[in-house]
Amino acid sequence: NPIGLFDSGIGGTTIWREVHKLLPNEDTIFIGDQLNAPYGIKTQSEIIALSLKNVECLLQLNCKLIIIACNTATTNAIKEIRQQFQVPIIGIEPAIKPATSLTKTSTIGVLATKGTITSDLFSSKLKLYPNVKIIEQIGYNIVNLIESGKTNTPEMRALLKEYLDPMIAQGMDTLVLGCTHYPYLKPILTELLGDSITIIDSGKAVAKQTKNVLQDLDLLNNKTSIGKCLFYTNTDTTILQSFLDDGDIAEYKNF
Ligand code: DGN
Repeated sequence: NPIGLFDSGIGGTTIWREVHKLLPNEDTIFIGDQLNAPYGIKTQSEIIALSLKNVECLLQLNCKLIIIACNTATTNAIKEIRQQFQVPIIGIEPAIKPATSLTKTSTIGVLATKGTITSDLFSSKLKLYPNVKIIEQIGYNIVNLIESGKTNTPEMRALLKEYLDPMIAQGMDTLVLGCTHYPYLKPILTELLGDSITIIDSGKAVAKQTKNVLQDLDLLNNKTSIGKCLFYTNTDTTILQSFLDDGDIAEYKNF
């Protein structure tokens, strides 16, 4: 059976890529709820309802494990998802812990959606690191721009500069990308941040955890061929398609 992943848009494809790299023989199904994107500005109860709907869709497609490839959905809804469904659930959260061990200036930055930054789960994690200064920045409008095909544009660059300059001025030497859309911004981020600021995201850690959980539950696929990978969106397929690799195909599905 396939591994299922969902995001509120195309961002979760960054997680899919890491999972597919580590577990190439696994079948995967990615669903991007672009119709309801962005989740980042919705209320917690809206995020919970949409997340449950997405998991239901993946279970109907016989997924053996679900990856919530969205920080906003994880930090707001993972508890309810786990309560509702028996299948193993893996979430994604901003990689604060690795950042706190990497930083030399004891100052890290976190860029994430409003939904993630204002969640109880996220604020409880911050309290674990009283000796590190953690600068939180809500990435207003970043997901919108990415979802409308404006990832590598002067508009995006200007917006990111506005968010990052004050963080740099406060001595940040490590930036945590707390949203699965943001790895697509790495070219601009690297240009704005220079070599002295490290950028971290959680993709590889999620892939590793997925492998461990499947191993522990004896659910790993023992095929030797490359897994079949499906990509669904509930809107026009153009944007999702533009974020896929050669040979992968975005399809429409009503969910
Ligand atoms: N990709 C989602 C995340 O990781 O939080 C955010 C997308 C959104 O709906 N704002």
